[in-house]
Amino acid sequence: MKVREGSMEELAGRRFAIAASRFNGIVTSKLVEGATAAFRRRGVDEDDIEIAWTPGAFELPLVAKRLAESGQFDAVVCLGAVIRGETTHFEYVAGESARGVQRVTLDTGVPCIFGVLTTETLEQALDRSGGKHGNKGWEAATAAIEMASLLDELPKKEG
Ligand code: INI
Repeated sequence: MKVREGSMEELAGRRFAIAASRFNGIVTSKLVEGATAAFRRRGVDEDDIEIAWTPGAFELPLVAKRLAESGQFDAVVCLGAVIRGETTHFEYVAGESARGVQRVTLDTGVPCIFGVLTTETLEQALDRSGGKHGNKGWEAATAAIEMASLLDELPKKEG
């Protein structure tokens, strides 16, 4: 039996992009800190990380698409915070953001990681962006590293 899995090692030369939403910036700035800290901890060079800021989580898929299609990045980390308490169109923003990011992943073949918090309250979002429940940005960057490596291990498309 052959088992294929991503490695968290050998990151030299890997390049990562972060698409981050400015909406709820008190939360998303912490997610970005978590993501960049995780990349740094794993040995990714500062020059090999790029960040693009969007107005909101709804805009993340388009920016992720452009970054993915550039061919310059092994993975794109999408970071945002959609908080129900602050919007009646929570479902639309959160749902379309998730759907769009997944679509970009499948359309481009570049892993786009969904690091968007969807919470009821600001407190819950803060708990997950460096508070008592960890940092989703860190987790998203870790997933990006693993997926970039795993894709190299998988069979290539035929033809
Ligand atoms: N965008 C977010 O990232 N989080 C939110 O909680 C949010 N709320 O509350 O509305 C939000 N809205 C903006 C949205 O992402 C778009 O930027 C906007 O609709 C323009 O397309």
